[in-house]
Amino acid sequence: MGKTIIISNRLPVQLQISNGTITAIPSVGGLATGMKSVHSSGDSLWIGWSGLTEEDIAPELEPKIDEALAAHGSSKVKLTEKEVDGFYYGFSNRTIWPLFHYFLEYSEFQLDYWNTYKKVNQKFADAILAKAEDGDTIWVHDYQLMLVPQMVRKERPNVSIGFFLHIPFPSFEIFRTLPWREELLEGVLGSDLIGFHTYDYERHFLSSVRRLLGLEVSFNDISMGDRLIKVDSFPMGIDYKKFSDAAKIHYNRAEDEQSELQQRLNTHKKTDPEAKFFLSIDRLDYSKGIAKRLNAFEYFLNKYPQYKEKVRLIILAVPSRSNVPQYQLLKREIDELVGRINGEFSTVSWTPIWYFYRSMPFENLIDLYTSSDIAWLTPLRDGMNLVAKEYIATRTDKTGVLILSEMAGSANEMNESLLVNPNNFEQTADALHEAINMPLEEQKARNAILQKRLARYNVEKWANDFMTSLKSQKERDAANVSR
Ligand code: GDG
Repeated sequence: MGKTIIISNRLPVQLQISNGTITAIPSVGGLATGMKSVHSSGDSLWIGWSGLTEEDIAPELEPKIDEALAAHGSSKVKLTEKEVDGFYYGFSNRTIWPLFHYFLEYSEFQLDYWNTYKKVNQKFADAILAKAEDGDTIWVHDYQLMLVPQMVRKERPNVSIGFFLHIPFPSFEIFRTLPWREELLEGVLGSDLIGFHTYDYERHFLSSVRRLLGLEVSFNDISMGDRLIKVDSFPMGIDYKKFSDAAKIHYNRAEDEQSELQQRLNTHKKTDPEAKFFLSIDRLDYSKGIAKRLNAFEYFLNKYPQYKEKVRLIILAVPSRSNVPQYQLLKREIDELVGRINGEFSTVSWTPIWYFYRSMPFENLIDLYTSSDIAWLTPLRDGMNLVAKEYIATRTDKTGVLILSEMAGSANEMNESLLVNPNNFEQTADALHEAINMPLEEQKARNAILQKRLARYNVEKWANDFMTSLKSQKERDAANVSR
């Protein structure tokens, strides 16, 4: 059996350099966790960018960095600052990201971004080619690396290649506006298996393949020359046990062991048992609908004034891509909205919105999940939205209500939540009212079903299902060719 190569824009480790000493710290993100079973079993290698540009790394440190990464089964792709600008901040985050999230007006079609994207994708492909041998399995992740499968296929036809897109694939009418649409599709089609979070994204992709490339599509198979390519949906799960275990520890902590945040949240609950916490957690990204959510909160307070001084909206907005102008504008808009709404509604004893613009340690994230009566997650578009799943996993006593956007991929698997259209303030305000008044028995019944589903289809199962499907697809394709 050949080895497995995982490839993503960022490596699953973070490098720390201090006084000439290099430490590689494993990341705790969903992808890194989910891939653990794939990455740690047998012969495997993870290739990606370390997060440091070539300008950041003194040449004498290079061997030490490589050694530190190798200890974690990782190998780096070297990128210059200019390449990161054009490839990551440029084509990935100013062209593909807005377009695939239906923000057509934000999408920039610049030839130099595209050229850098191609060049950097080739660098990633070359890094794979330097290691890959016939019979190996390669799993390429996400929208930053859509050209890599074809680049590798061209040189190594006898490897298995899987590609997974973590963001939505848009409808044909949106995708067709991209000047380099055929090249992007052909890039992905170098794979044997192409995975999406939902059936809808899968259908959108197949429709674009049929209409733009004229390829034959039968159910979820694409015929390309003598190759058969499979397209399927694999909804990503979470590390369920990690979240439910952390929540159990949280609930059992003695007061003097609690974080300051947990203590403050508890104090508020004790002083007013009827008070409700609404929780909103996202990267600060226009696709997440934070500004709309704030407007909807204002609408709610006006429609249901009986909840003034009773409810609090906790917003955790995690800084993201802050050197892209749209993100800077959004930050300003959110700052202003929070200021205006708090200014309008606050009383001496009540501030309606608690706003945190930062990333919090995992323990505090758990404090927020476990202390919030209602999670209010209403992206305008979201590939999946793992926060919704994490919130449910932490509700070990099964109480709590999830208000979730229909536009999140996770809505497909979370029908027992209150699903809303984030653009419909009337419906959203009514959902908040319903959530506040939902009987405990009903909360528990809904969450019991959700928890069972999330515990079963966890992130490890997601990764294993993808790998199993890739293996059987390669066998099917080989049988097809020899026929
Ligand atoms: C992309 C797609 C898709 C958040 N704040 C903090 C923190 N987080 C963690 C959460 C969660 C993760 O970040 C966010 O995941 P999401 O899925 O919600 O969103 P994206 O970052 O946009 O991810 C998305 C995902 O890829 C996977 O395919 O679901 O649709 O856009 O795990 O817990 N973690 C810590 N502190 C924070 O302040 N420690």
